Amino acid sequence: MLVLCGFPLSNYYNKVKLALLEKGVPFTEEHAHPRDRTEATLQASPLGKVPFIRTEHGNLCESQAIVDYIEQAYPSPPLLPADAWQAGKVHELITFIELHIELVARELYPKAFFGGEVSEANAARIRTLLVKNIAGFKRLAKFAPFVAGNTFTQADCAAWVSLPLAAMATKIVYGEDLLAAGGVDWKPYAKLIGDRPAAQRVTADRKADQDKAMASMKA
Ligand SMILES: N[C@@H](CCC(=O)N[C@@H](CS)C(=O)NCC(=O)O)C(=O)O
Repeated sequence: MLVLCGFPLSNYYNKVKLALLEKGVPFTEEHAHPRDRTEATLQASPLGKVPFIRTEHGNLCESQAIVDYIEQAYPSPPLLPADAWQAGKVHELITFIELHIELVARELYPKAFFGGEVSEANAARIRTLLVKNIAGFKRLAKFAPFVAGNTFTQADCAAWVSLPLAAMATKIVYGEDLLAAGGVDWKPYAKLIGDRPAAQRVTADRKADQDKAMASMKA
């Protein structure tokens, strides 16, 4: 059976987990943390990043490569349109969400979530880039009601785990939610996806993991 490796606080782990649950693919979970740079982990994920999966064929890392593999290996129900053009549009959105928004906002996470610092110059540079990239994303995103249109796709797996995180990071660092300020009304969308049974399971597992981490810090 497919094994999903990583940890439930990771947005990229949860992107893959949501896709697996939505598709009803059987899987088990194995805890792996980027800090555990064992040879076995680096064999599976050469940069030590999570998630990665173990399959009967071998290991696979990078969340988009994983959800694309899952899509081909378990085609039903589809999370990608059969039409090549429409599928391209879904991938375009995923790239905007992950490369142009999440990866840029990620530079704020040390300050926003982990008690670290981001220099003023860096914060200003990141803000300029995010404002530009969010405006670009807004031109592509449909929210009708799903991010790529009227059906749930892989792009929702990416958007639901990453847009709230990016919005929260900007709110904490700049005192302003740059997604909302840019006209991306992500909160009702996050609720729409969050109400789906698969997303509820992802959220419950994330909260349980968070509570466990808090309890072990207090002990
Ligand atoms: N492009 C990767 C990004 C994965 C990623 O950045 N994962 C984070 C956890 S959310 C991680 O492993 N960070 C540790 C590191 O970068 O060393 C993917 O889509 O899987």
